[in-house]
Amino acid sequence: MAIVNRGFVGRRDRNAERLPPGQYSTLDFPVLSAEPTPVLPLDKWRLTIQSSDHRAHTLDWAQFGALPHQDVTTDIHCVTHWSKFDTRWRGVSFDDLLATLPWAPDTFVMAHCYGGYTTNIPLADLIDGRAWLADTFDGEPLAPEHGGPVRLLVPHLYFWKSAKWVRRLRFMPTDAPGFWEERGYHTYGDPWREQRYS
Ligand SMILES: Nc1nc2c(c(=O)[nH]1)N[C@H]1C(S)=C(S)[C@@H](COP(=O)(O)O)O[C@H]1N2
Ligand SMILES: [Mo]
Repeated sequence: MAIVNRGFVGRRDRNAERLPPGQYSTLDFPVLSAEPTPVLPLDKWRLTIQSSDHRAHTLDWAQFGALPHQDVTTDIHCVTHWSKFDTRWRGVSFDDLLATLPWAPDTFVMAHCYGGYTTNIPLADLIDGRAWLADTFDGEPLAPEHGGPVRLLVPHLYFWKSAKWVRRLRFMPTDAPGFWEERGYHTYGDPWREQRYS
């Protein structure tokens, strides 16, 4: 008869509860990029936020750095089945970014990246402390291969929504597919409902 060590089972079960269906947990930090890592000198870097009627608000590196920054520890889940627990980031919350806008945001966002990658996210998933523009990982400036200088971090959706090298956040009145969404990935991408493909 098996002897069950309650303490061990308890710990394992707590981690199992953090793993969405079909995922395994890894300590590695795989790099997944559809394009080569772009070279982005900080003095050339810009982040533009664009309204659905084409008004634009652009921040340079100093202006981005002056926005309030938060520390975030979170689990991330890639559609290729790896999850990584307790990743440590620092960045500007989408809420704080929105507060700088001179106009009201629209219902959907298309993130456009240096290099051409795009991904679509409903505004509702970016607000209320659920999304950040991250410039730091594990206490270090975000490495270029992981999206530095700045990437989107939307940890409650599959990690393809966390656009690396983000350059433009374009508001839209209706949903539209981004790079992977056009190629068969789910338009929303909730790991807990296993919304991998459409
Ligand atoms: N610009 C850009 N952002 C991207 C991607 C990409 O190919 N290009 N890949 C996405 C996918 S599929 C994943 S899983 C994560 C991978 O991030 P990482 O390389 O830091 O692990 O970035 C997402 N953001
Ligand atoms: Mo991914």
